[in-house]
Amino acid sequence: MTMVSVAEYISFRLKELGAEHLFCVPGNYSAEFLLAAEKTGIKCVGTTNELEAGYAADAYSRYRGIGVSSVTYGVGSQSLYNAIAGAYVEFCPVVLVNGSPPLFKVENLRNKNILFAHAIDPLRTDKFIFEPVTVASTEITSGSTAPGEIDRVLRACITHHRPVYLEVHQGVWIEKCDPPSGKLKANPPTSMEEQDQIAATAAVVKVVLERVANAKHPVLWGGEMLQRLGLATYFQELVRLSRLPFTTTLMGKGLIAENEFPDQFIGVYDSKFTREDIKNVVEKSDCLIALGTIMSDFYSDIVLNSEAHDSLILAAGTFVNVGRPLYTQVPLERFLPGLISAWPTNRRAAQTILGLSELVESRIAEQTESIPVLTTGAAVGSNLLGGNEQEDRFPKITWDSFFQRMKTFVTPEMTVLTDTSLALFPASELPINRAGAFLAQTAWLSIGYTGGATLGVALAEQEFRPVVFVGDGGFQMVPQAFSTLVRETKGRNPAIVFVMDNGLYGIEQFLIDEQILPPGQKFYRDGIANPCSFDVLEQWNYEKLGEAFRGRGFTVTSHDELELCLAEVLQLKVAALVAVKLDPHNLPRGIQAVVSTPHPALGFNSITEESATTPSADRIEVSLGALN
Ligand SMILES: Cc1ncc(C[n+]2csc(CCOP(=O)(O)OP(=O)(O)O)c2C)c(N)n1
Ligand SMILES: [Mg+2]
Repeated sequence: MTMVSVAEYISFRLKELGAEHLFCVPGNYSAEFLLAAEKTGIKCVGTTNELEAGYAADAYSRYRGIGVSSVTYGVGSQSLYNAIAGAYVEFCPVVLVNGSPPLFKVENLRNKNILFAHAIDPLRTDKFIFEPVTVASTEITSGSTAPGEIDRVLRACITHHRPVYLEVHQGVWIEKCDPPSGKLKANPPTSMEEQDQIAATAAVVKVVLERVANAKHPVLWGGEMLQRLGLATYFQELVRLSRLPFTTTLMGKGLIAENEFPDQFIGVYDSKFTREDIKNVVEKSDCLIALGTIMSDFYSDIVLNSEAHDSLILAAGTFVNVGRPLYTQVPLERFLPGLISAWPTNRRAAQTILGLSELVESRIAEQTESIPVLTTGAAVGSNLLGGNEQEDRFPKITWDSFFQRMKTFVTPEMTVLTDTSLALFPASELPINRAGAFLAQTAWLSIGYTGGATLGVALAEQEFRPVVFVGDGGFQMVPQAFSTLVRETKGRNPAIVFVMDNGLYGIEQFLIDEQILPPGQKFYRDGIANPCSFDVLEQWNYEKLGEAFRGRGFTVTSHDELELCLAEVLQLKVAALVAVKLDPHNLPRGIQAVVSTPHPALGFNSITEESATTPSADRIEVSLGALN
C-alpha cells in the first residue's frame, strides 16, 4: 500500500465527496495543503478576502453537496466566521480547512513568550471558537491519527449537512499516512434506530393521510431542506401525484421548476409581506403540509398563531409535527417516500381549493404584464439622488417596474441570486423555471452574501449564467469580490450583477421607521427628506468600479437606459456591474402596502410600553426582526 501525505489524504477525500474547487486565501501554515489539493485536481480559487471564500464555499456546497474553504490561522479563519455561522444555520456542508502553527511555536509562546504569527494566546483558539458553528472538529497533530480523524469529521459533515472544522499543524501536512480506504459515506442509523424509524414513519404517514382526507383545503409547502438533502424530486412526485396546490418558502424557491405544474403553483409564500391572495390560500389552509422548512421568523405567524399551528403538518429534519403532537425518529428522507407510496390514487381535483384558479390565472398573467411606468411626481423627495429635470422625461425605474422587466429577462439558463435587501420581496415573484435556479440566504440573512456566493454558484453550475440582485449596502460589504467573478466567469457565462442603488440601508430604515421613530419623523411613511444618518450610503460610481475591476460597468436611471443596457449585457463575454438608480423613498409593492395601510398585525403607531407586553406585540417584534 502506497502511503500518502496528510494533505493528499484530505484532498482525495474532498475530491471524492464532490469538491472540484476550493476557495482560499493562502497562508504559509496551509500552503502545503493547497499544493497537494491542486495536484489532486482540485482547483484552488484565490479570493479577495476570507468572507468571500466562505460565502463561495457555502453556495458551492448547496449545489455539490460539499464546499471547501481553506484559510490560515487566526487572521484568516476569524474573518471567515460569519460565513461558517451562516452555513451552520442554513445546513450547508462546508469544510473549513485551517492551517495552524507547528507545536514548537506554541511551546515557544507558552514557555518563552515568543508570539507566533497570528497568535492570540497559548491556547489554540480557532478550534475553540468554531465549536458552536460546526458539527465536528479536529486538530491533526500526526500522520498516524490523521485518516481516522479526517474521516470522522468529514462523515459528520455529510451526515448532518453542516460545517466541520479541520485543522492541521504546519509540518504535519507532509507526514505520511495510509491512503483512504473505501468510500466515505454518511453515518447510517443503527439497526435499532432503523427499526424505530420504520415504525414511526408508518404511524405518522397514516395520521397525515387521515388529516389530508378530512381537509377541505390542503396545501403543500416545499422548503429548502429538500434541496439540501437532495429530496426535491420526491416533492415533485408528491405535487404530481396529489394534484394539490403548492407553494415554497423563499429560500426554497426554485425547488422544482415553477412552470412544471402551472395550475398548482400558487407563488412563493415568503413572509408577512407576501401578496394577500397567496397568503389567503396558505394561511387559511386547514391542512398546510410543510416539508423541509427551516422555521425562521419569516413564518412565525403560522407557528405562533394557534389556529394555523393546529392545521400545520411540519416535517423537517428527523421529526414530524401533526398540529401539536410530535413524532420523532421520522427523517425526511424516509417520510417523503413513505407518504408518496401510501398516497391514495383517487385524486382530488386541484380546483376544489377556494380562490386557487383565480390566483393562478392572475399570477401567470402578471409574468408578462407591461411595465408599470412611474410618473416621477409619484415618488416622494428624490433629493438624495439629486433629481434632475432631464431624467424626468423618461420612465423612471422603480423596484416594481424593474422587477416586472426582470420577469421576462430572467430565463432558465440563468441562476438568480438575491441578497438580503428590499430586492428579496419582488424577487420572490420572478418566474424560476428550472430547479435550483434561485439562491438566497434567508435564514442567516447576512448582507453581502451574494458577493462570494455568486462565485460559488458560477463554479458549481458553470453551464448557467449568474444574475444577481444586491442592495448597494450589501454590495459595499464585499465589493472587491466582483473582481474574482470577472476572472472566473470570463468567456463562459459571465455574471450580471445588478446593484439596487437607493443610496441607503433601505430595510434598516424601514424597520427603524416602523419600530422606533415617532409619527411625523418616518422617512418612508411620512416622506421626510432624509433617512437616519447612519442609514445613508456613499454614492459610489459603480459603473467605473465595474471597469476598475476589469469587467464592464453601467448605470441606468430610466427604462430606456435599462433596455439598452440589457441588450448589451447579454452579448458580453465579461461580468457586468449594473447600478440601477432608485428613488430612495421608493419601496417594492409588498412593503409599500404595509406602509400605506397601517396593518394591525404590525402594530403601527402602537409600539408603546403597554402594547409591547401583549402577545400580539411579541409576534410583531419577532417578525420584523427577521431582517435585522
Ligand atoms: C452582515 C450584516 N450586517 C448588517 C445587517 C443588518 N441589515 C439587514 S438589511 C440591511 C440593509 C441592506 O441595505 P442594502 O443592501 O442597501 O439593501 P436595501 O435594504 O437598501 O434594499 C442591514 C444593514 C445584516 N443583515 N447583515
Ligand atoms: Mg440600499
